[in-house]
Amino acid sequence: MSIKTEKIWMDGQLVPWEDAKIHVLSHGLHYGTGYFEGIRCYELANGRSAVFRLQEHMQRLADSGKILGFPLPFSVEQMCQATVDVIRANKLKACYVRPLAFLGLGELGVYAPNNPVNVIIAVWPWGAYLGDDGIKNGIRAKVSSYTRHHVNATMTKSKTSANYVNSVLAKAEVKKAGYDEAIMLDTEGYVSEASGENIFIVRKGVIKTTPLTSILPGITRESIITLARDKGYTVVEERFTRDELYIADEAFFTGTAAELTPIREVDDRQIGAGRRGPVTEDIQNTFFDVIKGKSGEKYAGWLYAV
Ligand code: PPE
Repeated sequence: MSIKTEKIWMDGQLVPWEDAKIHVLSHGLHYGTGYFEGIRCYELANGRSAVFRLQEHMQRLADSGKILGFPLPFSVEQMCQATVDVIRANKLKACYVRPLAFLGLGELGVYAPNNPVNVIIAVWPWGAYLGDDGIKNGIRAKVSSYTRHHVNATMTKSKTSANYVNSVLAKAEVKKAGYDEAIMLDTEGYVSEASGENIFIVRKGVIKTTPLTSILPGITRESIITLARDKGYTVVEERFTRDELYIADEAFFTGTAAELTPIREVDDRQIGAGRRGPVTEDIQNTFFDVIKGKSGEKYAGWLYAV
């Protein structure tokens, strides 16, 4: 799928895709001083389009800027409106939405407090992140040799561009070894998250996910916890170890790009029956109904009309 479209929103204006350029001396390019979001716009069952939890994503973008100390120069409301504008300008029914804010051109050197914060929003069609087969039948994951960020190193609750070098290393390592996705352990050795997803396990009917310490506070994670509890499942946010993952009945990843992807194998050990488990399938079906606007009024507030 191509990332080439008609328009990109850049610092308040819609510009042609080929003109959305920056200077090579931009601060963000040198030091990874940017923060971003990944959001999905879905085509609903009624043929309209809606962005899933747009305000929550834009609030997290603003939070990232606050954590890093170079705040977002647009309000959450302006960012939501800009997202709608750029989706409409590109005439897309369903797409991935990528807002990015970064320190721009000015001074170089790590301390550049007067550089501008530039902001873009790009959109493009993006299918199943870990493959259509992965969504249905599950994927093969491997625990990476790279540790997830320490909570006092780069700030894990900010979706900082530089943080993703850790994901790039981990993902490349396991892909080269023939696996689909990398799971990382935290600095104390407990399961943290994957290169671009949060992780859940199911054992004896209880759903468990890692607490919000070293992980990105995933919006899909929070949505899945809410949906599962509303369906009557017990969901706990507790640390768990690598071997607890091995003996889980079911496991799955959540993320905007990955949506809800079952894990059928970890470190060459089959998880449960080695395919999408019944609890995973139940919650996945509920999630897909919600994002298509098929759940009535209950979760309608999660869908931001385009
Ligand atoms: N952890 C990480 C490290 C992460 O990157 C994501 C999203 C999540 C958890 C899940 O967060 P949420 O999308 O709010 O449920 N990863 C984004 C980027 C993936 C990429 O390759 O780029 C995404 O899914 O959009």
